[in-house]
Amino acid sequence: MGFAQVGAESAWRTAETESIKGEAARRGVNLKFSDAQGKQENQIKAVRAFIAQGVNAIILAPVVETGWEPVLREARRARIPVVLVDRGIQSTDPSLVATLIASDFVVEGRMAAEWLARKTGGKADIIELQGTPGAAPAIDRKKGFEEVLKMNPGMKIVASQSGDFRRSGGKEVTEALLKGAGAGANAIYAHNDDMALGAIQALEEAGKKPGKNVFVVSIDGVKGAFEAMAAGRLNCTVECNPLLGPMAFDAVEKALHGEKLPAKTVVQDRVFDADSAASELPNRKY
Ligand code: GYE
Repeated sequence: MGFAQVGAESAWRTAETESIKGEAARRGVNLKFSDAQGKQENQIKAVRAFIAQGVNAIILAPVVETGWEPVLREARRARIPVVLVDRGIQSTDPSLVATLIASDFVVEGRMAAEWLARKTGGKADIIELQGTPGAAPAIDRKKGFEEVLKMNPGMKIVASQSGDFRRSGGKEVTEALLKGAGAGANAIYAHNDDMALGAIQALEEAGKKPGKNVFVVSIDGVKGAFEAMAAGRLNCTVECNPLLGPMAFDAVEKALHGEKLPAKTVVQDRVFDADSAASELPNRKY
C-alpha cells in the first residue's frame, strides 16, 4: 500500500503518520510512505509512483482541496482504491475516491468561536492565524468561526494571515501582526495548536500575558497544547483526532472487497479548556 502524506508541519501530522505506520505494521501490510513536504506537486508524483509500482490501495491526506481529479482518474483506471484521510477534496466525481475519514472542520471552528464568545462575553478583537492556504481545515475552520462571529457583533477579526500550520509560522506572523493591525487584539484564534504555541511565544516576547490578558484558542488537542493549558498560557483547544490508522485500514479492506463505503465518516471531537487540562493530560494519546 502507499500512503501519500502532506509533510511533518505539526505535532498532529506526526501523530497521524505514526498511527498509520503503526497500523500497517500491526496488520503486516507493506507500506510505502511518501512525505510531500507540504507540496501538492510532490504528492501527485508520489501517487503516480504508487500506481506505477502497482500498489493494492492508496491512502492520501491531500494537502489542498483542488487539483486532484487527473491523478485520481489514473488511480481509478488502474483499479486502485484511494482512501482520503483527514482532509477532503473538491471534485464533482464522487467515484474518484473510496471514502473520506476526517473531522468536521466547520464544526471545530464554530466550537472555538463559541468558547471564545462565552469567555469574553461576546467582545473580542481577534488575530486569526490561518492554516495552509487552500487546505480543507484552513478553509472550513475559518468558515465555522466566522459563522459564530456573525451572531456576535462585538467580536471581530482585526488581522488574519497564514502561518502554514507551523509553530515558526505562528510565531513570525503574530510578531508582525502585533506591530500592526493586531496591536490591540485581546484574543488569538489559531487554526492549529502548533501555530498557537508559536503565537504564545511571540506574545510573551512582546510583554503580553497569553492565557490571561490575551485569550488564545486553537484546534487539534495535542499534548503540547494540554501542557500549555495546564501552565495557564493557552485557554482552549478543540480536539481533532489524528489517530486515523485503524479506521483507514478498515476502509481500505472494505474497498478491496468491493464494499460500498459512505462518502464521509466524521470523526467526533470535543472541546477542552484550561480547567480540565491538568487532569486530562495523562489520558492524552497524542
Ligand atoms: O489540524 C493541523 C495539520 O489536516 C486536520 O493539518 C489536519 C490539520 C491539523 O497540520 O495541525
